[in-house]
Amino acid sequence: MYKYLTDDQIKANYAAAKQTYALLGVDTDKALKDAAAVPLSLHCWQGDDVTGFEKATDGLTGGIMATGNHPGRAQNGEQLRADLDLAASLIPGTKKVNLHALYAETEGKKVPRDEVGPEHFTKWIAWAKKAKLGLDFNPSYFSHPLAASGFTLSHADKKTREFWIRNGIQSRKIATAMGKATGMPAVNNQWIPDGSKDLPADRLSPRLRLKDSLDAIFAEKADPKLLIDAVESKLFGIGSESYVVGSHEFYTAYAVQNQMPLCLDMGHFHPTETIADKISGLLPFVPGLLLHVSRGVRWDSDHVVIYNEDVQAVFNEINRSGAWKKVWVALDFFDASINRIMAWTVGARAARKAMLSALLEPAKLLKDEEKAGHFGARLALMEELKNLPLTAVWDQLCLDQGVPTGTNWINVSDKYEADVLLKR
Ligand code: RNT
Ligand code: ZN
Repeated sequence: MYKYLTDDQIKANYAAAKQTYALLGVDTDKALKDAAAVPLSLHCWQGDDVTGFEKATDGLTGGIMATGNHPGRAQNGEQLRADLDLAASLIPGTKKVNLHALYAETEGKKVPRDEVGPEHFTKWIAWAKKAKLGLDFNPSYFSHPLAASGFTLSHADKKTREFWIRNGIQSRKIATAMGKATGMPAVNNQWIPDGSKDLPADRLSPRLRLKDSLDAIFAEKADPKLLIDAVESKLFGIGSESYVVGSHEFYTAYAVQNQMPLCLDMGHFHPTETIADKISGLLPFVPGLLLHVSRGVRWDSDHVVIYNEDVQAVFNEINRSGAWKKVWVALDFFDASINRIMAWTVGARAARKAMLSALLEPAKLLKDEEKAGHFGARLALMEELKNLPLTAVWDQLCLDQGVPTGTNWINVSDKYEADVLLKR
């Protein structure tokens, strides 16, 4: 059993930390409220290694991969929701749950992917309402025989393309129903795996077809109170190493032209390329950004998010740009080698901690020093800020939000693994 500080000790530490931050003009009470209010979308697919319930193919396709065989994977909606309930109880702050068309519940009926509709998500919607969770959605353009060629919305065959366009159109209807039911707009993200292993001779035609397909999907205007459309770019996938149709340039241009949020996945760029500096480069041109918070290790490996410099830099940029209302934050990783609830919880707590740390940064002070040309002080402050008592404020956030503090949550997860997961 892990032991952690008592609630009284946490409160005392917080009181001391509050004074330290106040000396820099930072209001820790406000940071606690603001950090808890940012919606964080938990991706349902960490709970079952992106398997879904439809199982139209023998395993995951689309150039993404979950490795590992830790026991206890969720195998149906009830189990996945129970696991998400437990994870949600360990993660502080406002939460949403991100679903994929693959997670439709069809009562044993075979429903073609292009006919999956809001009626197949009624259980998810009822559960989310009860648990006071928002919902987000994604059409699933993979793990399907019609995606076996590696092409979907950009496929050369019109019939195949139209099938996937219908999947895209349906996804917007499902997301709209989710937005209506939960009272929070649902972000619906379009990601396709399209691309090729080796050098294509024609890079342009698939991109022209993708543009047309997207235009058809987005033909109906969205009600922004219910539905936020986003498009996600990528550099390469397994089996699409040489060419990806929906590249960063393609979707940046598409998002700007159509004034829709662009999704930046932290694992979708060159291995040493980070996304923090892209935020202020894009914000003047797009109405918002969807972040897929992830961790690539040597490739787009979708490792569990940890509290590291890359993640911190992303949230610092959002805070310094005053862009919290223009950014939707979603997790995107899938690790099957460890307890999946721990994967969710480690990743989500890390993301929330980075949000809190960003909100505790005296951004105005840094900018004032910059304006004054006092660059030595700017750098000195950035260094000093690194050892401020963030942990004391983080513990208070967990206490305020009614979730386990410090290492205590590991005990809760271990008990659930013994009582529930290992009995599956
Ligand atoms: C794949 C994309 C995409 C998926 C999920 C399952 O590289 O990152 O977002 O991970 O939609
Ligand atoms: Zn992603």
